[in-house]
Amino acid sequence: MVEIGIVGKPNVGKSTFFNAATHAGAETAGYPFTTIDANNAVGFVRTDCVCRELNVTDTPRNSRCVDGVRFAPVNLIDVAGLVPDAHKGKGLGNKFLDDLRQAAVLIHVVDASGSTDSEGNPVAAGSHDPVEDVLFLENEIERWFYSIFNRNWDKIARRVETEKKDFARFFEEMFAGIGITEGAIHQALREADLDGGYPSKWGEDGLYRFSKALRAHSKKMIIAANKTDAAGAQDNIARLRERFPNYPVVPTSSMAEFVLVNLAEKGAIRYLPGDSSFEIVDKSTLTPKEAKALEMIQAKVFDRFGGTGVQACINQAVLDMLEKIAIYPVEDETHFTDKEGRVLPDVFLMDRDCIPLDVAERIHTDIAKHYVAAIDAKSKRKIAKDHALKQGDVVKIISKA
Ligand SMILES: Nc1nc2c(ncn2[C@@H]2O[C@H](COP(=O)(O)OP(=O)(O)O)[C@@H](O)[C@H]2O)c(=O)[nH]1
Ligand SMILES: [Mg+2]
Repeated sequence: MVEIGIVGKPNVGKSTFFNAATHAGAETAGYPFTTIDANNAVGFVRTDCVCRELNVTDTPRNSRCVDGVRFAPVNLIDVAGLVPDAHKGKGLGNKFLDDLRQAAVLIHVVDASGSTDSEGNPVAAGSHDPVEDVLFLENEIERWFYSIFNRNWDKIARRVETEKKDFARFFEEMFAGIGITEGAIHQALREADLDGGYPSKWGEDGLYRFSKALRAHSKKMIIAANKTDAAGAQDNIARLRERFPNYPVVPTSSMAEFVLVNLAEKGAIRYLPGDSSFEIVDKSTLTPKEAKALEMIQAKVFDRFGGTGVQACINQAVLDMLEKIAIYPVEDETHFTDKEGRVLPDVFLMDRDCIPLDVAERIHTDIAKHYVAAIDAKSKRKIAKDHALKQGDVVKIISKA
C-alpha cells in the first residue's frame, strides 16, 4: 500500500490530521480497517468510482464507496520525533528515521498561524515563522542523508574508482531503502557540480552539496499549512507559497476535519471528506458547543478556503506527486465481480504507467507467475501485455494459477 508520512514539529496538529483522516473509514465500513498501531492506520484517497459509469451498485471490500465517491486505502504514518538533531537517530529519532524511510511522500504539517515556537511550545499567534520549520525539516533530512552516505564513503569510492562501477547505478542500489532513484542521483550530481569527479576527491563539502541536492529530488513533500482557522494564517500561507514554489502548499484545518467527520458519523451532519460544503441534518441533535463549532468552521474555514484541505492533501500527495491511478481488479468481467459476487470489490492505487502484469503482481505473485492474458472489463477486449492502463480501468487477469 502507498505509505504517507505525516511529519512536523510537536503541536502543529499531526495527530489531529492523522485521526481525522483515518477515522472516517474505521467505523462506517464493513471491512475491518485495522489500526496497525497508534501511529499507523488506513486513510483514503478520494476518487470518482467507476460504479456510476458502469451503472452498477457496488459492494466494496478494500475500500468504501459513498454516492459514487470511492475512497481508496493508503497507509498513513503519524511520524513522531522531529526534534533538533533527529537525524542523529537517538531515542525517538530512530523511529523518526524509520518512518521517513518508509514513506513514499511526506505531508509536512506546519502551524500556519505561527503560534508554536521552533520546539513546539505555544507562543503568541504570528510570532513564529513557519518558513523556518520547512527549512528545518529539509536540513534534518539532508544531514541524515549525509551521515548515511558518509559512513559508507570509503567503500563507495573504492567500488567506483577501483572497480569502475557506474556511480549512479551503484549508489541507487546501495541506498534503495531510502527511496532514491538513478534519475535523482544524476540531477544531484549535476547540481552539486560533481559530475564525473572522483568520489574520494569530493570532500565533506562536496558530499554535503550532493546530499542536499539529492534530498530535493528524492523525498517528495507537500506542505499542509495547518490551523488556517486561526488568526494570521493567510499571510503565512502566502509567504510559504512564495518561498517554496516547488512544494504544493495546501491550507488545512485538521481540527475542522476532525469535528466534521465525527459529527457526520453521528449523523448530525452530511459531509464526506473532501466535500466543499457540509449540511446540518437536524439542528436539534447538536449541542450548543457543536453548533457554535460548525458556525466557526463555516466562517473561518469553508468561506475562506473552500474546505478543510485534509483530503486535498492526501489526494495531491498520492495522485499528483506519486502519480497514482485507480485500477479495479475483477474476476468476472461481465458482472464486474469477484468470486464471492461482490461488485467492484477492490480498488488498487497503481503507478500511472502500470501494465496488466503489475496488477497481477499486486493480486498475488502466483497470479503473475502464471499470467496468461488480461481483459478490459469495460470493452471486453484483450489488453496487450505491455499496454499502459489508465485511471478507472476495470481489469480481469487470466492466469493458470
Ligand atoms: N486552531 C486549530 N488548532 C489545531 C488544529 N489542529 C490541531 N490543533 C490543536 O493543536 C494542538 C496540537 O495538536 P496535535 O494534533 O496533538 O499536534 P501534534 O503534536 O503535531 O501531533 C492541539 O491542542 C490541537 O487541538 C487546527 O487545525 N486548528
Ligand atoms: Mg502527535
